[in-house]
Amino acid sequence: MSVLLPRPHGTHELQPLLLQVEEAEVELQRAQTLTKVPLSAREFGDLLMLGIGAFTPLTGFMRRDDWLSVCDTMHLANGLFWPIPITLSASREIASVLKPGQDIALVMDHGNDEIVATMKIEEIYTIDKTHECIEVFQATDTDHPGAALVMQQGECNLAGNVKVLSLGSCPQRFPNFILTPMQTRELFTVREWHKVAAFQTRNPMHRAHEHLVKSVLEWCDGIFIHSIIGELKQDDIPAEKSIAAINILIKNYFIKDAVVHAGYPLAMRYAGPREALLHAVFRQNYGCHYLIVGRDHAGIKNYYGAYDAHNIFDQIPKQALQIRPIKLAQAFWCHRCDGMASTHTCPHSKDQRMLLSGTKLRELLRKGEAVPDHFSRPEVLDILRKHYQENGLVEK
Ligand code: ADX
Repeated sequence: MSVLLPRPHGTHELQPLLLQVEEAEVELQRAQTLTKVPLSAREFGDLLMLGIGAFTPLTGFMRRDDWLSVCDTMHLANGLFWPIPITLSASREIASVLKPGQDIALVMDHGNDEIVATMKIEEIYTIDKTHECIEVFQATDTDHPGAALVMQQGECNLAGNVKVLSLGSCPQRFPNFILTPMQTRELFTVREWHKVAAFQTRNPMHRAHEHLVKSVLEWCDGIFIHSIIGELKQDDIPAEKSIAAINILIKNYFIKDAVVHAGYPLAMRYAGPREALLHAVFRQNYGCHYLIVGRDHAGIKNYYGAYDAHNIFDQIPKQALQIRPIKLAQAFWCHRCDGMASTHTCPHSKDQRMLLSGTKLRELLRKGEAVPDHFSRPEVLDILRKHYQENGLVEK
């Protein structure tokens, strides 16, 4: 039976915007004379997603009508489902010397001024930032890292189609780890995975994460563990460490051929339910039939209800996506069950359950204190402890 993967979002063909090497060299020459516009880490992450085809069928940064329609209705102006604005901002100062029709070079803000893309400006516009934050994050305070980025970005947005010239330092930082949707589709097909589920993560995987993935592996052919490698909030575990921890977990506790582990270059927005939908859109592009959505998916602090990211999938039109969510309840170790369980399966009281938040775990690591048994595999904790020690993060 041939493998049938969901089609790319809103189209039949993936649309990667990264130019082939020779074409990119010619474009890079031309770009040297263009006005340079810096990209924030979030914008750079979005550009790379456009480059590798993960944001198919977008062709660049959004115009105002798309921005507003996405904020208000989670659809582009042309009616295609899209849950989070993908926009490029610029200060008034920079925008004042630009005009529609002009070609610009996009450079990395924090990097070495490397030109990573060119863009033909289609529109320069301003937005109501508060409106975007309320619609997307349900928050406008700068304690919310995603809302803070919007509130602090430049006053103008620049829209237009992009040509991506390079993935910056990502291929060096994460050699052979960023797979494109074309590559994963090929992999899933070669492995004859008729049912593939994606597992989103920004963390090293602990026992709860492992439990979710293995529960799904009971009836799926394969799992695509997809680690974010773009910018995270400062106190998150760095992507390199999470990836190392996941790799050792896979090596010691998974059937190797049932898992593909790769990275994607997006910056985390912490937009909870809306981000879960974006996660679904691009995992569909990667060829996945399902996306695992657990407790407080892509959430932060108490901004979202534990299952808001489950419920939002019931609030969008049925035909909006081909990929389907696998909604899983809170998982934990239960002393009475003597194993991993969830609120769906465990009848015991809370005092039997070992619940540990990421924040609490980081606190224990910082203080050099013991992490309760069964929270995490020892190999994973070894990597995290070493990271805290080597980077002077353990309080004396
Ligand atoms: S996230 O920001 O990428 O969502 P994390 O890497 O912790 O954070 O979560 C990855 C996935 O596991 C998400 O779908 C999340 O909802 C789920 N998850 C994390 N911890 C638990 C848990 N204890 N119980 C159920 N689901 C969980």
